Amino acid sequence: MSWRGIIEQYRKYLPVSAGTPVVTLNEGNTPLIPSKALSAVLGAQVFLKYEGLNPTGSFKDRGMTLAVSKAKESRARVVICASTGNTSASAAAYAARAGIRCVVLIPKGAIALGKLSQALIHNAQVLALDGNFDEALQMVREIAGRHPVTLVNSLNPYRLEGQKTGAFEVCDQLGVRAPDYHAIPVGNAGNITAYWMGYKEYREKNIVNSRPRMLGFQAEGAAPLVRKKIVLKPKTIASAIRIGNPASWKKAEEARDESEGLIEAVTDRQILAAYELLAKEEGVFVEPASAASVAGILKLHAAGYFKKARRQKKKFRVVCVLTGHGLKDPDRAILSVKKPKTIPAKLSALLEAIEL
Ligand code: AN7
Repeated sequence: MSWRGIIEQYRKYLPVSAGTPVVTLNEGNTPLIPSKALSAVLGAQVFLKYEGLNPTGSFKDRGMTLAVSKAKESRARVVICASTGNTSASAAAYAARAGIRCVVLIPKGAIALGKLSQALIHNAQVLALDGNFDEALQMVREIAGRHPVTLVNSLNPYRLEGQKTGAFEVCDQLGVRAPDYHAIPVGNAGNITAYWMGYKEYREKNIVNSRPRMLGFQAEGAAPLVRKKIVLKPKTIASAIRIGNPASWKKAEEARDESEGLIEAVTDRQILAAYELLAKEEGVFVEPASAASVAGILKLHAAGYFKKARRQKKKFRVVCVLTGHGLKDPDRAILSVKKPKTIPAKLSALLEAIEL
């Protein structure tokens, strides 16, 4: 049977009933791609969970299908979110499908072009805030606490419930077993929390017999979990994770500690190197924030972190979540490469240019 989205696929693990109206774009079922280059470097089996292939181009769709379905079930008329871009794109699309009004608050000039175009074309009311994401989130939280609007940021528990299906899928795709390590970018810290929920649930229900260590990566200039304090002016080229005061701060620390993993920072330079490596050597185009997971495992490898794992188990398994598609941020791709050269319409010019 064809794939019908994460709610139908994992219904028995989710807080839905027969009466819940399922608002879906058939999200989930994203490929788990073996990475030749990274496997060779680490001496492991490295897989890329390409979440950029979700309907709106990011992992947010897993959470949004459930959050918007539950909003519809409770007859909500308006959903609202603050966003560094992907949440707004996903909320706008699922709200459009549900026939619910959508309001999004974004930091002015700080979200990638593709994401802005999505929120706008799906007819959300888009408001640009003269402030950063953390301020925007604070404002929508206050509004949602006092007015009849449903918050669809990851503070909404249905978002995390939906996103935990990412962990189920990884295990199912690995032949019903958990990886040894799970690498993931961390911004507002909802996704690391959700994946850990999913891995724990599959273990508790005895579907798998182990759990991975969670390896979270923040951008150096936006790394409150690493610095152990709020970053007032977060800075990084990875605009999706330009967040200084993550909503799921405590839960991310729990995921790190319970799994005996870590949360570290990677520099923008390391992020861009991983971004280009994925595009040039693997044929996988992601947005910069997503490359943080790959930058992170390369950094850990260079520091000898995986040595023990390699001794204990010849081919340990590492999964890197690639959270968003590269087309979300075309400006960054163009900045990273040489512009195409213009040639006259003559065969000789073409032959000369390609040096055959
Ligand atoms: C591509 O859209 O916060 O740690 O408002 O878009 O769960 O926040 C996006 C976050 C990683 C971080 N990769 O996930 C938003 C937003 C991409 C993202 C993250 C985001 P969380």
